[in-house]
Amino acid sequence: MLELHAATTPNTLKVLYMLGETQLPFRLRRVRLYRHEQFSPAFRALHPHAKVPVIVDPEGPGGGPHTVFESGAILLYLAGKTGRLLGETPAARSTVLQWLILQVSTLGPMLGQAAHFGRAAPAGNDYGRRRYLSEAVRLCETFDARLRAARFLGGDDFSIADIAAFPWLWKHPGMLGISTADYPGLRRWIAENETRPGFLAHYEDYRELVRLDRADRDRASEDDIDRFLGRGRYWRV
Ligand SMILES: N[C@@H](CCC(=O)N[C@@H](CS)C(=O)NCC(=O)O)C(=O)O
Repeated sequence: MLELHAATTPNTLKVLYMLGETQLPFRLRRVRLYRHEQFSPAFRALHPHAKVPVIVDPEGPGGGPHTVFESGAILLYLAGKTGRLLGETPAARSTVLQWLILQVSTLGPMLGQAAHFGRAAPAGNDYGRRRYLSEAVRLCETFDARLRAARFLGGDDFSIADIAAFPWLWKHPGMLGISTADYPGLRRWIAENETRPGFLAHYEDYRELVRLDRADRDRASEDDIDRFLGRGRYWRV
């Protein structure tokens, strides 16, 4: 059975969504980030950059175990394994990849940094806060325009581009204080995603992860939190 190494993050939620859509059986392995389990030698052997999510497929391409890190690479791997959600034609596939890559290269990192500067940075970081928030607003506008022009990011068909973008466009704009009221394309697409059986299939597993990770965070020391955020005595420069 596939193993998913997971923690509370939209990047893990993408993989749970994909596993729900493809109905692949899996076992969830929690990585306790506030306990720094991502830095253990066992986890580093799976992911050289020590981040979740990671999957291990016991029946990989050569018949033996195969490990995949980076959420975009995981979605592509599972799409390839099941022959689903990648686009039916070369043109559709190219469109899906463009939106997938915009998500992994830009949407996730910009919204992630906007959240970091909004919640974790000390006062006096207005430049960083406004920089990433402005990028987040611009991205919401771009994805909204696409979703007013097309039903799904890849065009007519639901794909891994939607799976990648949904966990970032679902709650994050609101958390950042960006109202989706002016984004009818986004709102329509969010309503469609949040009721898909494939999304709902493992959503309770994700809620349980959130509950457990919050309990870890509440018990974490200042130093644990600094280490998780890579700041304080963990600054590298
Ligand atoms: N580009 C990666 C991002 C993964 C990522 O940032 N994971 C975070 C979850 S919040 C993590 O593992 N953080 C722990 C750490 O940085 O030590 C992906 O899409 O999979």
